[in-house]
Amino acid sequence: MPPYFLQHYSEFSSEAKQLSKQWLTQLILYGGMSHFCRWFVGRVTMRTIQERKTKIIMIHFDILTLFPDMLSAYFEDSILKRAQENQLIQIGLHNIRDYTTDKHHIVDDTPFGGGGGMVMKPDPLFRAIESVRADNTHVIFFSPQGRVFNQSIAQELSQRGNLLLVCGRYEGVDERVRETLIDEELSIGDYVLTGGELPAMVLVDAVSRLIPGVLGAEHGAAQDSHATGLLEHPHYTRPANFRGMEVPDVLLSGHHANIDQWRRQESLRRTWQRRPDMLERAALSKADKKFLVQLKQQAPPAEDADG
Ligand code: 4FV
Repeated sequence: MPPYFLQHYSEFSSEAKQLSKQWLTQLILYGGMSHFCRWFVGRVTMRTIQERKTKIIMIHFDILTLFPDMLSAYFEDSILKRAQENQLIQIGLHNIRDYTTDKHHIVDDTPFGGGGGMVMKPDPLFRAIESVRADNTHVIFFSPQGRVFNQSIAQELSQRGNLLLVCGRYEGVDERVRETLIDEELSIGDYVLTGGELPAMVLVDAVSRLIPGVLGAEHGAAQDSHATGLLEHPHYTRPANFRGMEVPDVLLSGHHANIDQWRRQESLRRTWQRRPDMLERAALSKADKKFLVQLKQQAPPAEDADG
C-alpha cells in the first residue's frame, strides 16, 4: 500500500506539491549523505585499522655483530624463518668489521689504564650504528650492567617498529658508544657471556613470538608463563597412559570450566612452589587467594620440607 501522500499527491495544491518535492529531495539527499558518510567513515576506519595493524605489527630488527653467521643459523629455521617469509618480522645482520676504515679492519684495542682483555673501538661502532639506524630506531646494547630482560620488556619492545641490537665482544665497548648512541641497555641474566649474540637471539625470539601471526593461531602467547604473571600449568598429550603414568582425569573430561580451573590452580601451585615472588605482583582473583590459603594450610611446615 503506497504511503498516504503518494495516494493523494494529485489532490495537493501546487504549493504543497512544491513543498513535498523539496522534502523528498532533502530526504533522499540527507539519507543518501548519511549512508555515504557511514560507508565512508567505515572504509576509512577499516583502512586505518588495517594500515595501523600492518604498520605497528611488522618489526624490523637490525643486529650489529662480529659473527653474523652465528645468528643467521638461528633465524633461518622454524617459527622465526616463517615469520620472515610472512613479512611479520625482518632481520638485518651487519658485520661491525665492515665499518672499519683501516686495511686490517681493527675493531678492538687495549684498554686505557691497562688491565687484561680488549675493548671495542668507538669508530667502527659509531659508523655502523649511524649508518644502519633510521629516525625511529631504538638502539639496544647487551651487557651484564643492563636492566634484566623479562616478558614485560619483551611486550614493550614488541610495540616498536625498528630495533637495532648491538652485540659486544671482548671486555665490552668504549664508554663513549654507550653514552652517545645507546637508548637502552639490557642484560639477559646475572652471569657473564663471551658476547652479545646470545642475548640478541633471546630478544628477537621473545619479542617476535608476541607479534600476532608469528605463533600459529593454536598458540596464544597470552597464556604463557610470565604473560599471565604466573608460571604455566603442566601440559600433557597422547598417550593418556604412558608407562603407567596417567593424565589427570579432568583433562580427559571435556569439561572446559573444570579444565580451566584445574590449569589456573596448577599455575598458582607451581608459582607458589617455585616463584613465590611472582605472586606478590600477579593479579589474583578471590578464588585464587582462597586456593593459595588452602595450599599454604596443606603444605608441610617448612623445616620438614627438605627432610
Ligand atoms: C651479557 C649478559 C653478557 C659481557 C662481556 C659479553 C658479555 C662480553 N649481555 N646479558 N649477561 N655480555 O654477559 O647481556 O663482551
